Amino acid sequence: MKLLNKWFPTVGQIPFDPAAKKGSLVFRHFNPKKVVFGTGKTLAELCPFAGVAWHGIRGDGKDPFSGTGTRSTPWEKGGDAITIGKQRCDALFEMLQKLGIGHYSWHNYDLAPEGATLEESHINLDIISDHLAELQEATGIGLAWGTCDHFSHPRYRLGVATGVSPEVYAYGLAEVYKMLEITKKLKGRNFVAWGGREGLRQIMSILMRMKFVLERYGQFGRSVCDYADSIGFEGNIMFEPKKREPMKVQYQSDVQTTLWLLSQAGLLGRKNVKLNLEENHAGLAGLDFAFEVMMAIAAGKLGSLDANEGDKLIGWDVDEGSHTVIRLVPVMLLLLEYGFDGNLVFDMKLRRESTDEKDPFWLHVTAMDTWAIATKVAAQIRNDRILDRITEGTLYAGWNTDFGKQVANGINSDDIINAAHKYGPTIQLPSGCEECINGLVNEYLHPAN
Ligand code: XUL
Ligand code: CO
Repeated sequence: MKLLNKWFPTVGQIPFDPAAKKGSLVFRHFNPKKVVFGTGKTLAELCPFAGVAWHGIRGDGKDPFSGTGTRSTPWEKGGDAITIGKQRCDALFEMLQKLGIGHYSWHNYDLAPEGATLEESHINLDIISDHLAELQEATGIGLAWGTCDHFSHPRYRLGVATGVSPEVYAYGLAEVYKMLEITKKLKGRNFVAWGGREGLRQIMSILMRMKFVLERYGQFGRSVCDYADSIGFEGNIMFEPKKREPMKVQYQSDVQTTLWLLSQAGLLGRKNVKLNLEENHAGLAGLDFAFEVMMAIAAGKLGSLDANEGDKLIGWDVDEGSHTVIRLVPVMLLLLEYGFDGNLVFDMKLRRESTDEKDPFWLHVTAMDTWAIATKVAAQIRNDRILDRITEGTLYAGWNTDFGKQVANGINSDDIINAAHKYGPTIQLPSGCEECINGLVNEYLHPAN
């Protein structure tokens, strides 16, 4: 395997070294080879991490209040647009290799320069994807998913599928077709359709057109899926909910809204139509990440996860690195219980304040350790079946009685009415155990010495 070492000369391969002195840039929890108790799987298998081109390499420290970046990105200099595109790829793969991350994700123009014509853009994508294929071959790092940037260019300011212009609709869809081909060529596992600016603007400009607009949403989605089928792309097409930003309300607001949109579009029944969920997006919708993951699993539609976290004190999509274990424990419990075939894609960026060459490594190491701790804690909780004992043994025990089984199996209205008379208005209930569950989770997070 070729070891890359050009763009981050001050950082070496990050070791797993829990005994290293405090403050060292090492993994203390993410030991990829460790078999997690009770699961029969390694941490690397349970945490299929992926890094991203846009924040990871193109992110330069801008936030919504700044025009100029703060981070040094030397790969953005020293040649023509194609040379710079290749340098971006090299820097991305070097960073991932040094972190031991096995996959990556990208938008078409994160790495390839956009051309003056569609044809030129396609040629650039061909050249850059050839280079990516070589890097994949040399390092063993694979593509988690590809997608299109349908939010940066001014032509997309009024939306694409749900926008005002059939020309923009066609241009955007042609870009998706090309990026599907590129994703297939790079053996990408999946394809993402977030949608960028598909959402509510000035309500007066949209309200008389709402039905038409949502029909275009469905038509566009069907065309994407049909094209994927026609070229033999076998991965999932994953729609990504996000309640707001950049639009006031994005049509794909949260899991349940997106499922409804997909069902209206006739897409819900397609096996390879799935959802890509993101921690920060759940927060923008006022929801827990675990709730979103749970609803997607319940619908059989969990595809993959974008790993990051939001900040309740900041109103926008901050895409911070994962660092709060307790937020991820219920998510990991769900993934362990129901299985997970996607990736944990680090859609997270450096803070504007962080300018050191080592900072992107701190960002990823912290996030990977956070997921690793959450995985070990969740596996322990699951292995002890402690939540089942509370939820099955106590909370939901009524459903194990003869009457409980009779109701759950379907009961006619006469029997319901008779039972209601029989049991009367004062019914014994168990405790909801809320505080007990909080304490219990703390026991697992911080075992007493
Ligand atoms: C936007 C977002 C995107 C998608 C891919 O908030 O999360 O990065 O994941 O376009
Ligand atoms: Co995302």
